[in-house]
Amino acid sequence: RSSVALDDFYGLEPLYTAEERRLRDTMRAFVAAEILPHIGDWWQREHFPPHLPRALGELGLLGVSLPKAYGGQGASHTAYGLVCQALEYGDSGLRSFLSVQSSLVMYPLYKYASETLQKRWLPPLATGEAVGCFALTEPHGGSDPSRMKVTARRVGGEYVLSGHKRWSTNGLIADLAIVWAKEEGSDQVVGFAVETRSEGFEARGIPGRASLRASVSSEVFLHEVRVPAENKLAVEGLRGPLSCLNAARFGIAFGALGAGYACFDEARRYVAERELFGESLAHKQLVQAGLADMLAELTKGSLLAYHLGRLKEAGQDTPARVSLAKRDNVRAAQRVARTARDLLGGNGILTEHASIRHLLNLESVATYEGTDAVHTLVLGREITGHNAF
Ligand code: TGC
Repeated sequence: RSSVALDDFYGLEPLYTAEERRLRDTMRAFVAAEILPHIGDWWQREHFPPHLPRALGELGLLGVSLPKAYGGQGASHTAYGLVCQALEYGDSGLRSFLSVQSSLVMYPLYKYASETLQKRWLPPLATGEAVGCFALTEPHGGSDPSRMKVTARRVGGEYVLSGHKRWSTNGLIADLAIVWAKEEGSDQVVGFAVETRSEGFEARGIPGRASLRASVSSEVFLHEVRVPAENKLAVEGLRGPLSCLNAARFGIAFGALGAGYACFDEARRYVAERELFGESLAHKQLVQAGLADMLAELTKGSLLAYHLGRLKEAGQDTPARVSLAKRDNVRAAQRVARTARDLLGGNGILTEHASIRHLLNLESVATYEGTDAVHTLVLGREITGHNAF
């Protein structure tokens, strides 16, 4: 057997900086000790571990790519991606918490909020003492946020927010919500930092999910919530929320591979031990074909993610480039998880094994932050110049 590491088949390791490796390894050690022994049970019970935000904050793993003065580590975008991947090795729902906190809450505060808001919120969000959520999608659908119905009406020195948002990760446990609304009068999309203890702010869980069960998926009701005008973010139009989604999608392009690698590792262990027709499954040609496909998917996805990271650090992460990586790396992870589930046979449907959990989680990962279809059409528009949404 070759001595080449199967989790780094094309030798990317020397291309990462010492800091990128340090942050990734910190997350890997945390996931091995604190997540893997419990996640099957948490997922079954629809339980999000309440200590997770502070634990990750103490390790300096929230908002890592933001400058140090803004609560981050001043680390590279690649470091952020690797942190997402290491956490998603544990569970996509837990990685969703980190994506929302880092890319959808800390990032817009860093990019678009007043200094006062930044000073108030970025430090506790970085330590995990505060949790944030992002309220963009509405019950009528998520793919066309330009048709959102939530409104923001200016009344003196305040805005009054009204309407209903859905699929906000962390909503029920959040202290701060980044809420996107249409401003009455201008009809522009605008964003607000909204304290969730504000009168009229209500969050509810979304029970009955067969996916991301360890994540706090929520609905958000805005019953005439009054927000100081200073809490309005300094960005207008869809560019605001889409720039945040772009940052989160980047993390998912890395993150989904973590779920894939977890399934690959599980399948390799299983086929080495499980016997069929008098020998281990690892001897079987079809099993080896499945493993070869998994290795190829993960290796290609890792190369894509690595290069996207370096493009982002050079300021060349166009939305279409991010769309390609988000779409194709999630597809890769889905194929890997499905193959792993299959190789585990009947046992593969048990949640004591990770593959079925990852497979079901990835159904959401393929849908949120831009569906597979939306990213396909972003690429179609890039190729043809025609908008086919
Ligand atoms: P268009 O009207 O042409 O452009 C609007 C403005 O946005 C800019 N832009 C982007 N900026 C940054 N990143 C991107 N990916 C961007 N895409 C577009 C664009 O340059 C323009 O700027 P400006 O300054 O010229 O006004 O809009 P479009 O035609 O490009 O977009 C259409 C479409 C369908 C691609 C877009 O609406 C889209 O991406 N839709 C999917 C939205 C989505 O991902 N929704 C699900 C979010 S996940 C969720 O809600 C749960 S929240 C997370 C959680 O809590 O788990």
